[in-house]
Amino acid sequence: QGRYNPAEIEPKWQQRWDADLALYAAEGHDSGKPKYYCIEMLPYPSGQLHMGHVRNYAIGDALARHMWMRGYNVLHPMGWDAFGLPAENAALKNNTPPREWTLANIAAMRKQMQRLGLSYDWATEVTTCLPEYYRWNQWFFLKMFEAGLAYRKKSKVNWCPDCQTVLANEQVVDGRCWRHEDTIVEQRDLTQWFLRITKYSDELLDGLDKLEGWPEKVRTMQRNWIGRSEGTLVDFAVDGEVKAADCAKITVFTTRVDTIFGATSVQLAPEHVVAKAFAAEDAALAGKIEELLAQQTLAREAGDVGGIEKHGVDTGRFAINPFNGERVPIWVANYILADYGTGAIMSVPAHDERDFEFARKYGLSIKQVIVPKAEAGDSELPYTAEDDAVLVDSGEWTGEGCVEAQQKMAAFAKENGFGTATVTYRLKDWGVSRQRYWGTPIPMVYCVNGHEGVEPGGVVPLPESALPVVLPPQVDITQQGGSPLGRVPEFVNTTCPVCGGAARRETDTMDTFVDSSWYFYRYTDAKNSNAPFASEKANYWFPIDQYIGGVEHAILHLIYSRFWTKVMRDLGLIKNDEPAARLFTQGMVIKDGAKMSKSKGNVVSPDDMIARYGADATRMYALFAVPPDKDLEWQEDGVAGISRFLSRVYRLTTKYSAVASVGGASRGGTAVEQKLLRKLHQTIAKITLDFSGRWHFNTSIAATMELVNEIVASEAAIDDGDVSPAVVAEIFRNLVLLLAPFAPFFAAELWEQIGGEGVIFRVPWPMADADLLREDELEIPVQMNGKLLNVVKVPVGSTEDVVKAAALVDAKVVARIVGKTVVKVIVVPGKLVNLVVK
Ligand code: ANZ
Ligand code: ZN
Repeated sequence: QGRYNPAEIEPKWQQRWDADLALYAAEGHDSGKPKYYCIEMLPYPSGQLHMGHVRNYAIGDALARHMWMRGYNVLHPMGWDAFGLPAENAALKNNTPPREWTLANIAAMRKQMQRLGLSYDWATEVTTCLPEYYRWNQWFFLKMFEAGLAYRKKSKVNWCPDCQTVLANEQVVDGRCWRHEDTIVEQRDLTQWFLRITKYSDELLDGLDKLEGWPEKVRTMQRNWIGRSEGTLVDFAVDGEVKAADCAKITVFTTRVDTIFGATSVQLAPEHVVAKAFAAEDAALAGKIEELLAQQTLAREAGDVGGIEKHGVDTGRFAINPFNGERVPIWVANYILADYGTGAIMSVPAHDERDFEFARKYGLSIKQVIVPKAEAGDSELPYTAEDDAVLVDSGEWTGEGCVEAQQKMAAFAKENGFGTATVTYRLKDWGVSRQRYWGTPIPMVYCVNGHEGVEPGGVVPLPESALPVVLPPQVDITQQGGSPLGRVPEFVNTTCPVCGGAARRETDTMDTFVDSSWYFYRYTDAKNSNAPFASEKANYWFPIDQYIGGVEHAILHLIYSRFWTKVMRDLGLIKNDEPAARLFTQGMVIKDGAKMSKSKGNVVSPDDMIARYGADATRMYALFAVPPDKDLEWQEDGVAGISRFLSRVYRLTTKYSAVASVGGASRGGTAVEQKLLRKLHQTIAKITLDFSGRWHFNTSIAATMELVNEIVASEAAIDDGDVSPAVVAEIFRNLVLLLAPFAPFFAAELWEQIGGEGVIFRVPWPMADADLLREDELEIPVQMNGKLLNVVKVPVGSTEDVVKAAALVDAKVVARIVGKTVVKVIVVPGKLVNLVVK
């Protein structure tokens, strides 16, 4: 009889697994087995796994092992999202080049993963910061440029004057730089590269309806992010003369053209061309608009128009409502987004909350034009309903219902040449230029003197043969100011691939979300040096059967990778429209009620847990404590509890290992045997079900604990010879198989000890025997007037009278009906007893 010692077992098996490259290798697409592609989101190589990773990977690993045991050809890969700013920060802090820092971290984390016993096929490992990988980012960029999907334009960006670089929105914290708490982030106009994701807006939106294997909350977040909105464009002529071009009219975007007779002003974003034109003619106004621009720019950019204090300036100018010829004042206001719709609105205070608030603050007039259909005229303002509401004081549309009026009025605007129905999206093209070192170089040059068709300084794409454009290894990133690559003359100065004259390379690098947009395709053919991957391999493995990761990636990563998939499909590389058929977002790991973080000092290190309790207990606890979609409060007691459970199983299994390995043919008929077998097969059925649904592994593990309790309760009987060797063998063999997805080292060790043949993770998953599942007692709920009183047990197949009697003698039931009259007893055979009581 052995004592469970994970410190001995785990390294022993790890060594064997590390040496056996075929163990977790996926088979080719000609394997003949059904395929299963299971991926956990790849980590950023920060240097250390945290508990959130452990949980994420434990879920995927259990699933992958289960599917292997179910006979699938499984691809279960891992990689590294290895570009990004932290490597540059670490380089500044520790004086280590980003590449060295990153590769050392990857080595350390790969070791941790192996120590955890995760079943990755390391032959397919993908590291995004290596030229073997990022050259394909460049290749895709060229393909997109050719297809008109990559283009340059001037745009507004967050700029930190201390870092001298563009910041992503997530790197702006309360309007300040994440690295310089005292530095206010500025908005700058920079020429940037964009990817035309908006070409796919409708497809990205409509596709969500079909992604039934994705959590509804993720689909909702993506729908809101895409933000499709049907409305009308209406031109308001500017009254009087404006010198600047394109300023004779203001086009507004409205979803409620039916309220247009209630428009009492036109509101412009401070960046709007007409606002700029008025400012050019009026210095005082220019100053006020400047102030608006400085205020809360970021809050507006982030789309948070509801929360901020609204400010505005009257321009003193007027616009003409084309529906009724009314002159309304033109204002400039901070709650109008420059890059949504047309950056201009008609303000209808009577029917829009924001306009109402603004009108009250500045004393603008409020004119009601919509009333409830039922009791016309009696509604509180702002009155925002459109269903069951009708127009008043709206010329020829008076009396129409809102929804019909919207269509008719849009058509009227179109006929008369001052508007049209339209669709607007919140989704913007994806700005991918970063003024950073540690990213993929953009494969474009600027021909200094120009050549035919290209003006001096014009863009020239590199030919495919020039790829990869390798990131120079030695770059001084300590200096501030613009893109670090711009300070490396050997990199910058090159020749034009078309005319051979002098050219300068693009010195910005790509957003790291590019790397993660298609990495999972590369896993299917990670060593390919002629193409990003072979189509037939990707077509075999895709779509991903199960993608598992944090909900923080619900929007950006998952929208960008859906976009990339559609682009690759249109390039003819793949056949699938969506990358992942099913998505699972696991909950966070928290400690003392808060997300684990260094600043809170509540980090539990996986290494510590492994040293104390072993990898199996650590992983199993991560699965056991709560369902995987819920937040997990880390409690060391719980890990210790799992470790005790494993010790118990270890003691029992090794105690009976000799019997278990011999086994025997006959299944006994003694009562203990029946009881044990029933419990075993119920457990098999339960866990199998948990694996095919929402993976409530917490209940799977609880079920194995119950099974083990039953074994312990029968220990004396087994020792007395009341359980045949065949049954002992069946129990332990299956118990070990059931634990294999959750505690792989442990299961492999015990499998060997009970004489199991071959690699346990390839042994067919146990099947529940339906005959053995059946209970000989049934639990019947007893109700009084439909309310549950108690549950009573009766033998299976009991007659109606027996069930009725059992219900009426039950102590709890008796206590509740005493002194009352039982008018009727209804028995639904095998299901329920209901007492009708007066
Ligand atoms: C007049 C109106 C009357 C509006 C009314 C609403 C209700 P969604 O649904 O989000 O697309 N809007 C348009 N462009 C804007 C911008 N750049 N910044 C801020 N607000 C803008 O919202 C469309 C509505 O938001 C538009 O319809 C417009 O206000 C406002 F009773 O026009 B509405
Ligand atoms: Zn040239």
